[in-house]
Amino acid sequence: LGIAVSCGYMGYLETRINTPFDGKKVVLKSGLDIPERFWGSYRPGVYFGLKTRDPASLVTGLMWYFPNRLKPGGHGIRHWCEQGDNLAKYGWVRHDGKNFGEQEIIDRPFSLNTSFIKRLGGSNGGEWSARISVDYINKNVANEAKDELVSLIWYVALDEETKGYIEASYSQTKIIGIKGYTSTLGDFKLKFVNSSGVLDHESFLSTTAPGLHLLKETVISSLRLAAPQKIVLAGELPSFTGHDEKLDPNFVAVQLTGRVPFTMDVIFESGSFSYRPDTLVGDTYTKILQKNRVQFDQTFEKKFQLKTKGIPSSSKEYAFAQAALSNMIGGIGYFYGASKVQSTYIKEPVYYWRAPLYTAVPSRSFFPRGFLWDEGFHGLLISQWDLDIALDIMSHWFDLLNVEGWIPREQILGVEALAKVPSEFTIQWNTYANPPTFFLTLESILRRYGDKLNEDQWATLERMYPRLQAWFSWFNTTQRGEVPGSYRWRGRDPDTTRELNPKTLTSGLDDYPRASHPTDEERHVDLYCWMAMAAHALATLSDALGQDGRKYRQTADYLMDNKLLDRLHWSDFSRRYADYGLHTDSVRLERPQPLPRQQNQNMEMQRVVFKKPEYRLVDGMTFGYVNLFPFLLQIVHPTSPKLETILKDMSQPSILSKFGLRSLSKTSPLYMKRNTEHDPPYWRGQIWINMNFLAVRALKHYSEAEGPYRKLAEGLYKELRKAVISNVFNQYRHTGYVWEQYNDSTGEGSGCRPFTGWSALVVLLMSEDY
Ligand code: 6A9
Repeated sequence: LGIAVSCGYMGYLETRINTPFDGKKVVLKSGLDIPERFWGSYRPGVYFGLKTRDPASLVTGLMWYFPNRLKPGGHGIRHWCEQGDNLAKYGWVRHDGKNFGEQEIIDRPFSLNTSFIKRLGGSNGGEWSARISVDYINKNVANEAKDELVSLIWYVALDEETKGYIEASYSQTKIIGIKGYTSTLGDFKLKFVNSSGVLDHESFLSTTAPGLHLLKETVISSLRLAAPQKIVLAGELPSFTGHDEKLDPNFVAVQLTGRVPFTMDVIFESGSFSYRPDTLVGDTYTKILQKNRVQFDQTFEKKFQLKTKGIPSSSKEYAFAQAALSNMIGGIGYFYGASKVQSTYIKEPVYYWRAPLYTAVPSRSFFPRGFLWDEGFHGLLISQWDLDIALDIMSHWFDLLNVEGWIPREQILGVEALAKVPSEFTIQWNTYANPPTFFLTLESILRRYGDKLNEDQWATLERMYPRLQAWFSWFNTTQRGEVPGSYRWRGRDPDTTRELNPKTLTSGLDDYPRASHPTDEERHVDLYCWMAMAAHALATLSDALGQDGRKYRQTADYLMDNKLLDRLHWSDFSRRYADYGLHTDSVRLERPQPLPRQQNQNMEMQRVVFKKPEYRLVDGMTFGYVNLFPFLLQIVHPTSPKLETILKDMSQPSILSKFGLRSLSKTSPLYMKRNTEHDPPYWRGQIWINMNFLAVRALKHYSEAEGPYRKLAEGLYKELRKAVISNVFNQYRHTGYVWEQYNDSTGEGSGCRPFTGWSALVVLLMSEDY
């Protein structure tokens, strides 16, 4: 009977992982219903491209190359943001998430400026124009250069799901443009104008691409040499099915090749406009772009008041802050697809339901897709810029909640996103968490806007509420520890022999050292603090919505009670908060000695354990972000002597560098140690801006809260805030980018770039408004 029952139960669980949460969707309106956010630069993974917030959107974008510099195999054609392109810089300098955006790109020795503006009206989501201006980076280069050509390719492509057609329109002598129809856009056309500079030649391509992820390959295979030095697109290049039937084109591109300096305007016009005062091209374009810039500058100053507060030391620093914000906003994408998910009850992964996701991304080059805990941090900045955008993003994420109360951590939706991830990394497990940072966003929204929220915004929070409850309770049950009141991240591998310390990807802090031997008995202090913060935020929201939040208040009180925290996580030995688990510090990676006559001489390094692990707090010499969590999330009481200990520890040069707080102090046994021979240190010393943001925010809090350590906190606050701002800014000046993390001894950017996810929170550090 037992077996029969559990089989039935398993069948039931199997269908649960990809069953949506049962309740009203949070997103009520999207697509054409929100015309001002219909078109946008929602393809953060390309240097420049526009699409709509429609699941099967028309997709348009830019590729460029310099014909005299093009290498065999099409090397030198720019399309997707690739670190390998080695561009000296690219990124939005202004972007408001609604009306326009403007980007600067340095592709030595050239500079490109790309921008777009929009016009609302008609019945199919309005119109837009885009401009691409190419010049030399400076006069010297321009004087040396001889007749450099640039080829700008603008394309239009249909997603597999898009119903409609596209075609090139041309006469014998001239390309007129592209026209087409989709069920959402109705009739539309695109025109191309060289609004300044000398056009050398133009060409087009109309063909059937095998998929949206292969557009550049399709272009490369269609390039032709029309005459010496004259590279053109092939024109009509029909594809056929196996049965010789001609396929409709799904990819149409127009190439204008001109002498640098050269400017191309792309004009998208909707057939649904019965009247337009003028065409968004040439001077009209310039004027409207300028109006948008002025508007942006005013709004930026109004929101963050950097000038009023006298904060930026130079106009360069001010422009940097604007760029950081703009890249967060300009990095917002619109994705559609289904994740591959796996439950422990089933052998094979299954697909989640197909769904849209409107979200910012951590990095346009390396991971142009949504990440759960990153997005909560993004929300802190986005909600200050545009609350509706921030709420809409959260609404989309919470519509991805399944009936279990789980949201997948990494969102790899659609063919373009999938093409960036090796398939073994695409599966999301429904037992795995990621910090519930959306509660940070929520708390910040309620604190900042409180009774200024409008009716629609309250209604959104109301629809979100049952999902927030389910999400919270998913954490509270599935991530519970063995000892009451404790929590444990799932997903650590107890059997690995290669890792110096088995990773905890779910915590977001990947290789940050935890108990050396994962077991069910361990407990994680960072997760404990996330849960306390989450319960508190949910209780606050319950009150604000007039809901009964007593049980969240009770949980919050229970967890915030420092006696429980101390009992579970305080080490009298090291005088620090710490994880608990089966642990020894005596581990090392060693290359196994091959046995005599053994063929394989080069065996992979293995972990060797020198001392038997014991159940204890992971306190030894390890000190870093995890130990600071009760402070970072403001759980430790302002009058607690432990706060004093933490503040003093934190100001030691072994953890506080000139550039910010190290993830791991220099005195920690695993400081800057590789986790396997292929896995370089990641959260083992490097400076991360999300955690530094939390630290600065907490210092501000403790410098203002009643208690004996205010002065101590205030001093550190000033020091840390300044250190982080100036380093991120200096690195931006020197390298052209905001980075994923920063080197703790030189301050240099490391990891990937551009990374204008949570590293852009530096704007809030500048405005001192957390
Ligand atoms: C996987 C496989 C060649 C790692 O910013 C996103 C996340 C953070 O949430 C997390 O805290 N980043 C941090 O530790 C980047 C994750 C990138 C995953 C890439 C692709 C390898 O492809």
